[in-house]
Amino acid sequence: MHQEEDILWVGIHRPAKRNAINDALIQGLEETFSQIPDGVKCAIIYGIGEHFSAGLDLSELSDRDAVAGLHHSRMWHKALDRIQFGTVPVIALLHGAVVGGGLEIASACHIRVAEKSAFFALPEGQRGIFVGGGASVRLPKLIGVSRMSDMMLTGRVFRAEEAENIGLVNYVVEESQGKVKALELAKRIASNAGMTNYAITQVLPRIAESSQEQGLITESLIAAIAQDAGEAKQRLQDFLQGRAKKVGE
Ligand code: 1HE
Repeated sequence: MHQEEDILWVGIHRPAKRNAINDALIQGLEETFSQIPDGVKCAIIYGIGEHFSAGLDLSELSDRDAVAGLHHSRMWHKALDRIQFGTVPVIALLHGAVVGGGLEIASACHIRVAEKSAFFALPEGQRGIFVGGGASVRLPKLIGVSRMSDMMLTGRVFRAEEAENIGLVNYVVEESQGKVKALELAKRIASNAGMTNYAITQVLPRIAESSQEQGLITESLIAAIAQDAGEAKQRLQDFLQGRAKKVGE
């Protein structure tokens, strides 16, 4: 983990095991995203080595009974909840294997950038298990129940460009260009008003799961709070007086 101005880089570092996620690693992610240092405005999660992550460390699975399995899955939920609903927007920078629990981590992030080597799969079906890190809730929102079922039933693997076409990733870049792209996006995100980023990461997903009536009133409330912030007033003045960037600049 290292901080570069207001951006926090969080590396998954277990390359000899293809960044398979053991208990220590998932707890480490929870701790990191529970204590984002002051001044950080965006985080980037990436994998060190040839892959983003080979998913759950299968060597830890064999001696777990049902109760331990339940608590283990809930531990993943807690950690990934900290990523999705922590204090900063999070970008997943993906390459190589993004499978099983690795894809679950990527799904909890707000933006996904994939290098061309990235491939996406849910081998749980072949391993005789089921997803336990939140994929059954988060992935259908990105790609639909039908595509997720296909991945699990048939072992289908999506390459980076296919993943972009089905809405699983937001950006595909050439090999080794992921860090440049992720940093460029992180800087843009960090330059937004804090209250707007809060509304996007904390409120938008809740509105999307609400009924129309509840969603609309929540939208009005958060819009009212965001526009009231001093920073919003300043940004509007900057635009009106020709000091702000135009759309697309
Ligand atoms: C592992 C794991 C792992 C590698 N747990 N040890 N995930 C999977 O079913 C994916 C399983 N892994 C693979 O299919 C391949 O390893 C990869 C395609 C990701 C990479 O292949 P490759 O050729 O680069 O590496 P490798 O030779 O297969 O693996 C290198 C070492 O990492 C080897 O150990 P070694 O001691 O023999 O050197 C592998 O055993 C080890 N390794 N992946 C443990 N996953 C919250 S629930 C989520 C449920 C899931 O995530 S299920 C999906 C699990």
